[in-house]
Amino acid sequence: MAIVVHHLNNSRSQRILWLLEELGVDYGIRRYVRDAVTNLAPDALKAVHPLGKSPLVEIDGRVIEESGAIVQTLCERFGGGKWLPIPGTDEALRHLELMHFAEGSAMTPILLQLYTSRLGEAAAPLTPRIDEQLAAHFGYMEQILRPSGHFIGDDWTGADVMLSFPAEIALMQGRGAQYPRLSAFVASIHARPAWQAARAKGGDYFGM
Ligand SMILES: N[C@@H](CCC(=O)N[C@@H](CS)C(=O)NCC(=O)O)C(=O)O
Repeated sequence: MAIVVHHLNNSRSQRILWLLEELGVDYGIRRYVRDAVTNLAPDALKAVHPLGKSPLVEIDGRVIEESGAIVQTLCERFGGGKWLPIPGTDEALRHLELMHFAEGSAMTPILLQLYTSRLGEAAAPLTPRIDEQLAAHFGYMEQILRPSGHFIGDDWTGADVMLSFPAEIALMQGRGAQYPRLSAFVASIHARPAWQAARAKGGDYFGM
């Protein structure tokens, strides 16, 4: 089986490398570097998928798009019964909710802030609502993070992988002291040998 990760520096794709290292799966990396001026992905990624965004993972030539679908697929195929709750349980439903929450909800105010920050004064009418939604989503993540240090149960799941990216962004925004559980969650990920191996292979990752 041949697995190739189409990996963009400083991106969500880093969590896919982390998961593959955790799963002990052989994979190759095809690297793409953001434009120094626009910060956008290079056009070469559009040869793999029309949107030209990362991550994309190819398994035996089938290109899988969307982080959530990639994480779910990798956990199902290579998790050996770990990394996902038992199907049909309430934990499995909770896991499904959080897998979608990560990209479908948590990333929305983060991206709105990223884009409106380029508008200068023109962003002023939007800023209070975006700030309130950032606090609501990070606060929710802080609240639901379990005493085990995981979002589901007592062990690592795909939902932890998905939520690692917005949690890291909360810390990059200087909110670590405000969200101590998210801080500890990110620290526990970054201490893992698999994360460090992925980090070494992935190239730039926001100076982490
Ligand atoms: N929901 C998608 C989002 C993909 C996405 O927006 N990726 C960003 C990297 S964090 C990207 O490729 N941006 C470069 C660009 O838009 O040019 C996923 O999770 O896979």
